[in-house]
Amino acid sequence: MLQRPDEILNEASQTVGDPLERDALGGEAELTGDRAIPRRLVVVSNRLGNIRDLSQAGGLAVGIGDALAERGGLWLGASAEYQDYAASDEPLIRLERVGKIETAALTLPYEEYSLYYNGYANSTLWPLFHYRLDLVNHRAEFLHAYRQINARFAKALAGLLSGNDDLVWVHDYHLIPLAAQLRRLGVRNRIGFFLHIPFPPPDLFVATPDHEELIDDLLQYDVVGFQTETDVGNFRRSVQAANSITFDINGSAEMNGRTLLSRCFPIGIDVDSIARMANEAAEDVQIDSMRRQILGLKQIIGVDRLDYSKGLPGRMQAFARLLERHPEHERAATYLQIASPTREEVSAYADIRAQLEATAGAVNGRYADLAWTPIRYIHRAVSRSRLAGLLRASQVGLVTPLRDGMNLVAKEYIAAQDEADPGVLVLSRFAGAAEELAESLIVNPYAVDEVADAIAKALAMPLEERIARHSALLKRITRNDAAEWRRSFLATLAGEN
Ligand code: GDG
Repeated sequence: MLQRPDEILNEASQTVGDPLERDALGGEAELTGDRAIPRRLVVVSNRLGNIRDLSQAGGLAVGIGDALAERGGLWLGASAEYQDYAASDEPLIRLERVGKIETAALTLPYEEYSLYYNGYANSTLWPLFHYRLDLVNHRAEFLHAYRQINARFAKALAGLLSGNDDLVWVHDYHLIPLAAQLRRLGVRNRIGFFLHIPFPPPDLFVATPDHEELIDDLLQYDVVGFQTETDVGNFRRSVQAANSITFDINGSAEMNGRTLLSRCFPIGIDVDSIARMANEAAEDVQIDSMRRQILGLKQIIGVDRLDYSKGLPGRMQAFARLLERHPEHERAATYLQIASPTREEVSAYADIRAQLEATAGAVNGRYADLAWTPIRYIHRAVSRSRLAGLLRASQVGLVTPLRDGMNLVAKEYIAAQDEADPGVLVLSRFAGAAEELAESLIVNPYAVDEVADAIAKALAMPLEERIARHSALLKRITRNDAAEWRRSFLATLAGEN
């Protein structure tokens, strides 16, 4: 049943479905920290997580779900159901409550959603923000749909806010214009934006004809958060270039009587829950049978959505180069790549898939024999708990994106290791995570020989050095975990930092 916001507000206190236990989220909630922030939290993201089972969700859904589970609040996102209706009509929203979390699923017209999501978000902004001007597709109808969908989100949200005190936290590049659209509807609440992906340098950013509009949109937020200092710097330089607005040492800029704060809030993971899942996966029969199949071999693992930003073909070439330059690893090492399907309607994703399959086939064709498959390439999603087990069963974690906002897999690999016998992380300097994870082996993913040599170094690293590097990394990801990320962002948004 589809509902309109005015009907929903009357039902807001109803509880639908099972209460959401905190344990099911795997989160050690920081109740004391968050009690200091009393206002209702309203989260907006393109899609809603499955709040009935966040244990299988990726990092972002868990991070948001935990924030809402701790303090209660509303989460607005696009519904998985579509329906045609005019933008001037009242938004169609399905409201549901599980424990303290209320979700509002916004039904949108399919055609318009597709031009917004596959079009502007993933064929224009995603490649642009990942420095891939060669893949950017500019079409007037993409931008039009992007603005229309954001206007629909704004109208829906304006009807759901309970007052000026609600803290609104908007996620990611799909929703950049949301604050501007909300301001137009008279919303005066504190609104924060967090960009999960990189922000490009000004010289690349101006390549989009829409760059001034996008900056003006971002200036309508109270807090704009990024993954790294590099991204913050790129954003501030673009703002200065377009509007001559300058930021003080705290990242604040004054404009039209308002203050905009831009800062870096590196996203983290729930370390304990990954460690627990990795430990428990020892009982998993499939993991056990895989261990037996690769007995005596060292396993190198990659886990990524099949996205061109993740550097997968180059990574496979680096593995082949490892076998050329360090032949002692033939029949002694095996590379497992989980590449979960993603955005298959966008043509650049079909291209990267074909390229990857050709590369895996070529390497295996050259090196495989009856007893050894050098590359095992799995193009399907694996359950989260099994993934943790696979990370633990691997002596090298290979994370070599050409550009990545943060890369949570790098942190998950560290969390999943056995502290007494940990594996080694080989990490691209172009992942946001490289700013924090200096004790990993940092590589340039474009330099195939360098990556191959780093894998060789990781495979040969003595236990003492592995433990020293791992314990430093584990300490850092534990301190800067998912709870700290949301605590610091929300405290800043509430004006407490
Ligand atoms: C964006 C930014 C930023 C992957 N395959 C499977 C699976 N995964 C999980 C991983 C991890 C998550 O998905 C992927 O997160 P990443 O951070 O690696 O990358 P993006 O999806 O591109 O995320 C990125 C992130 O947002 C958060 O801000 O770090 O830079 O691009 O949690 O484990 N999970 C399961 N099966 C799979 O096959 N269950």
